[in-house]
Amino acid sequence: MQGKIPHTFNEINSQPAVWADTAGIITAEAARLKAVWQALNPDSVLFIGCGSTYYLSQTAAVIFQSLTGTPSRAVPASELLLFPELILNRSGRTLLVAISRSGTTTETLQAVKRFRNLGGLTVWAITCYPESDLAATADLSLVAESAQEESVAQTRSFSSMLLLAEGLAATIGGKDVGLLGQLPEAGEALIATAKPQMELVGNQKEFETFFFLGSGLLHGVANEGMLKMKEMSLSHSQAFHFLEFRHGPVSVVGERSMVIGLLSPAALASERQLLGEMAPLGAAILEITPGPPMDGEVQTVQLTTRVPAWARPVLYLPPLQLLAYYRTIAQKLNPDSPRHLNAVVQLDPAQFAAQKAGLAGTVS
Ligand code: F1P
Repeated sequence: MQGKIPHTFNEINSQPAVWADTAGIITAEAARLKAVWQALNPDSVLFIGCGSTYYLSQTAAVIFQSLTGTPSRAVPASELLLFPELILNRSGRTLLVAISRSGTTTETLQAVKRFRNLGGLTVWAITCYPESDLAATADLSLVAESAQEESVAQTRSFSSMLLLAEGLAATIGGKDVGLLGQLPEAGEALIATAKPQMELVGNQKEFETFFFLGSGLLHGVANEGMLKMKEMSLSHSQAFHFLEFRHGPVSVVGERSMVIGLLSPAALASERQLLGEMAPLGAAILEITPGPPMDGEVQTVQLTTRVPAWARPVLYLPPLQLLAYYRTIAQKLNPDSPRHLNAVVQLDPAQFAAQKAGLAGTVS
């Protein structure tokens, strides 16, 4: 590693420039997206993905429903593939949005196939590869081509595909998608301030467990922070909805824990109260917040409130990625090549054909 800057670091730092490019895609496509949506008139939207892109789907679904009023949910692609009868409604008017950096993950492709075989209405894709199998099979694709990556763990691809999902929701929901253009400048300033802070925290080797708390629009982002920490730095990490943390997980908090709170403006008071309860248990606290800093011994990463709330989830990502990155470097691990992990999980599709035959029944 000596002397060579890891791809992951370059990919984290290049996000603002890539976001500028990606925001332009939404602005250019807005009129077409709106027209296609209106012609389609779906009664619900289902977002799918695997790993990072499943977590991205979680946040995308919440934003989509909040801006458009159309019921939306997220499931892992494998759940749609293996248990479609537990997930799809009977109207046949669900729009499937499949998210995959590579566009070649077997479970995602097979889930799309299964959805179509069951008479699914339409499939849209969010990916980084215009020539991928997913883009080829989708009825409409949003492609963050400049967000493609060398490293295995998703960083700029995740934030850029999330930006596309935010833009999609804002377009259909009648918001000003031009506001996405504020993200690059905000991201630039954020990365500059968060870097030394996260380097400091990442170097504190005494921590053994990292808890990522996020609710509402931010639960999927908290899950992604947890996954980055796990796959890059091989550290024990878990994610929870904020107030769920008191209902059991708090039992394992101690002096070797770090609790990372992704604060939502709408729930600031109750989320802060919970974070405040962690200090007497010995935990260190890091807050990423659009509000003023908390009292007490807390590391604060401050986010701008100029970016609208529906676009802001993207901004929570760079500090989380930097935290995982610096922890990885401190552990003398290579952030570009997580242990036991490939950039894409490719399986033999035949195994799913066999499973389908065996699972013809329902829960009854
Ligand atoms: C999904 C994914 C990644 C994970 C790993 C394996 O890939 O599970 O989230 O970090 O690299 O693949 P994709 O379908 O988004 O390409």
